[in-house]
Amino acid sequence: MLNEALQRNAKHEARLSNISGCDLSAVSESQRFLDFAWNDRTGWPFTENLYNLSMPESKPLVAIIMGSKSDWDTMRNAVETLDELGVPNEARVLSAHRTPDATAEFARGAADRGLRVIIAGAGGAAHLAGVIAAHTWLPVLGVPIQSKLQGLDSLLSTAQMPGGIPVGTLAIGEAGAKNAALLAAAILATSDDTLRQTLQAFRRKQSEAVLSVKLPR
Ligand code: RP5
Repeated sequence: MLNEALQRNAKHEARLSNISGCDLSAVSESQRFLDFAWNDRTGWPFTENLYNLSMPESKPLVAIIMGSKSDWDTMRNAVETLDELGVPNEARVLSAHRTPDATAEFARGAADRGLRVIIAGAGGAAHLAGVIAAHTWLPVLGVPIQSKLQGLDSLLSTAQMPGGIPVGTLAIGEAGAKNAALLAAAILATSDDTLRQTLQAFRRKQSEAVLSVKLPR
């Protein structure tokens, strides 16, 4: 059991080092012992142990921004997919129209806070992704929310950016939110071998599920 727990911790640390570029060997042996004892005693997951809480690797790498709380049912698909892949993320509501200053402030500070990809979902006259992209060099992925016009208005206003400020636009609705997360993970995976393997495993599992489908006849 001890061995198993130590192996889990080593695996977790390797993954954190990979994501953050941090050398976790800098964490003192006594801190590791404390963490191990704490985890062993409480059964907490290793992601919540003491030194992880104070280390930069737990910082979100992807932000999921949505124009309204009413977008959550769609955008939760992005959050859930990133969670499934183990990609640290944060989600919040910001509106290009209703909170323009806060939106710009978020976008300007995003890279310095350690974020590496921003996913922005909005509906109707959907300027959110474009406005965020205007204030940051980070890749911005737009998700058009299904709207009163079936999301066509959202799609066009997110995708049709004039040359110079790109927004990588995904499909309308839930599929777009899920794919935005997968694309964000793929961008991060270009410099994270562990995440690349996780993504490849996700694809394999998906293929197996399709191939094992039994039709009702
Ligand atoms: C957009 O307006 C939001 O992204 C949302 O999709 C749409 C409607 O917002 P609510 O009126 O539901 O807040 O800004």
